[in-house]
Amino acid sequence: KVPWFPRKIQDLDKCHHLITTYDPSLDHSHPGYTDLEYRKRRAFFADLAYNYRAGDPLPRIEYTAQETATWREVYKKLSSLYPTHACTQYLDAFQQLEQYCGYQEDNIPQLQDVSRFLKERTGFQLRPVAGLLSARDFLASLAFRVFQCTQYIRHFSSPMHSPEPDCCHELLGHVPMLANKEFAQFSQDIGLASLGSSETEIEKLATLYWFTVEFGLCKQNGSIRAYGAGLLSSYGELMYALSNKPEYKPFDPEVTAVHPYQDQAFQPVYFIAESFEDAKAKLQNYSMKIKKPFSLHYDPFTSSVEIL
Ligand code: H2B
Ligand code: FE
Repeated sequence: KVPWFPRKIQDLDKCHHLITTYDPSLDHSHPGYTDLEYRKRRAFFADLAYNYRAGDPLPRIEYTAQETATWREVYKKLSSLYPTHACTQYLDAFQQLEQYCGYQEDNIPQLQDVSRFLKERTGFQLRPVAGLLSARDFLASLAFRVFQCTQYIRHFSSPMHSPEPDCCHELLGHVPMLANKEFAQFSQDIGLASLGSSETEIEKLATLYWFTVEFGLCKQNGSIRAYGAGLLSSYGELMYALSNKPEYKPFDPEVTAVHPYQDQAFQPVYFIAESFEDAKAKLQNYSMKIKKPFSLHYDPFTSSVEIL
């Protein structure tokens, strides 16, 4: 039996199943667990996300001085590393985001502005989400070029690390790469492969996503650079990943998809892509082998999938 999956972009309103393991009101080791003010603020963001419907404008947020100060600290540290550690596709987009979308150390960019920017570049758009989503729901959104994006910021007591995704991770890690055409196609392809797939296949696609979109490295003019969002939003791991201390393996979907991964510490191994072209071709080849009783075609005119 084929699990339910969204057929059109409006169906993403039903793709909102959260994984609450790292939630600040439930996880005792969350840096905001004992801060009732912070938990209240998070409930406000959760409400915005739950009440959002496909097609609505993304809510504009008045961030507090404390939230902006956290952003500033993260932004300053990370942006000092990008010129030497991030891939050129990232650097190009980051420069444009600074120019057009309010990326500055004293300003947390508004998702509505960022979403409009991405839509113009690659057709990707953002929708707000309350926290860590299930892999199935998260990947399904990518099939429609929708990125489910958290809007809250990490707790001020821990600016360099967050147990969950937050807007620093999304805006500094994911967004610049989604402005790149090849990368956008790669992301959508993982999403399309996930639609109607079994739990086992979803697990493998989530692992592929982990070692590429989150922690991927790529070759660039004879050196190695980062394109993964988990790296580009973590000062410590970004330095570590390019330090020659971890193990490096070539990106190969069959191998990468079943490699165990770490979400509580730095990765012991990173996978290196030859190029986005190459990674995309290899992923398409991998996806074709996933057994499904139908084939799918994405129609960009109606933002829906046709079942063939
Ligand atoms: N949810 C949210 N909100 N952001 C993510 O980046 C994310 C997610 N990544 N759920 C997913 C899971 C990823 O780790 C894979 C697909 O499991
Ligand atoms: Fe992420």
